[in-house]
Amino acid sequence: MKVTALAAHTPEAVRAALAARGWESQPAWFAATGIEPLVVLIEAITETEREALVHWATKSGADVLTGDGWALVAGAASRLAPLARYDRAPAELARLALPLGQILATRAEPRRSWAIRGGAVALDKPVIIGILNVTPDSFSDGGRLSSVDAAVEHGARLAADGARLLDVGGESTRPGAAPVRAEEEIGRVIPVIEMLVKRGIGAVSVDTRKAAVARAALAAGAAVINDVSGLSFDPALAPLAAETKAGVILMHMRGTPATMDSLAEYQDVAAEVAAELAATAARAESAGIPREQIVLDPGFGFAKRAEHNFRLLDELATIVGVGYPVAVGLSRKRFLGAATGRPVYDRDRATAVACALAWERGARLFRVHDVALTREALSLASATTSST
Ligand code: PMM
Repeated sequence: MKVTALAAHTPEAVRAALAARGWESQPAWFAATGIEPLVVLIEAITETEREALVHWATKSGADVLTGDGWALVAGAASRLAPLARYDRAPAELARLALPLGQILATRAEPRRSWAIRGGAVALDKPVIIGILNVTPDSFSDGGRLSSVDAAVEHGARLAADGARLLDVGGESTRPGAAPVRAEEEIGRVIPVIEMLVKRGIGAVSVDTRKAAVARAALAAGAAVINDVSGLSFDPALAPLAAETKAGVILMHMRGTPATMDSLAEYQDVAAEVAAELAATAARAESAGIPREQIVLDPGFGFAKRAEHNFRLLDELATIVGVGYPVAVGLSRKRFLGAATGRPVYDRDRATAVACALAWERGARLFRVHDVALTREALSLASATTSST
């Protein structure tokens, strides 16, 4: 007899072990995700539901930890799967079937592509979004890219280094930053977007909270709207994205850049951010933006203190579990400095490492300043996962 403990932090080890023993790749992947351990936190439940869950868990061999109004249920995904079926689950647990079914479906079959205006972005390999800030006061590259030519040259460099999208922003969102009027933002970003598009340098996303800016950017050829307010700043943004078929990145924050630091209060940051992002995505869909166009972003550094950012990075799979592709903006952020002691201009190595960790936890899009370095880190990280 020979006994080996397999690495179960992703389904890869089980998939590979089955493939090595003759299984076809698809069934091996489904079996591997099926036996992968899953822990679900179920909140706002009634006493009847809680009792039914404890009873079901005892009978079916799943683990359960519960308290007033909540339960943590743990077991292999395949063991929890009956709870997602109306015909198999106890009648008292009918409310659980839909949300649990969605979680199981996304884990077994994550989305492989993101629909953006005029095309699609494949998500089976890391997608790098190059940052092109054209603001006089961006927190990390402030003011360097003040002329249109310099910005376009920099964009060309980022694209050559491997950026799939160039994210052009004309309003600083650092804590306490003063708002910029739409006309001024348009004056900053549109000439750059026009020239990038004219010269065929990559697909363009516009980093804006304002529908007027997004409309002008889309007219100039942008394909994506990156909204750090998660549709909460300008009610006209969602209908615009729906009408123009633009891809959207909806980021989590609380308040505005002027007020967000005082709103960084969480009991359980990943679960709370996941719930708030799920509500944002639901609002987007009810405004007519198809699911295929939506990417979510936990908003590192926005209404979060360093300890919140570390928890979120570790628990990124909770955000991925909401069921949409996940983008992360980790580049040069303050919490990386808190861990490494490095100043803002010397955080690209920490950024690259953080992106590799985020990939392993399920993030697929990475918004960064140093595309070449991040690409190297992500090439290595993604080489360890199959593309099944
Ligand atoms: N961070 C900044 C700006 N825009 N957009 C998304 N989607 N996610 C982010 O984390 C994010 C963003 C602030 O950083 P910068 O000033 O270096 O651009």
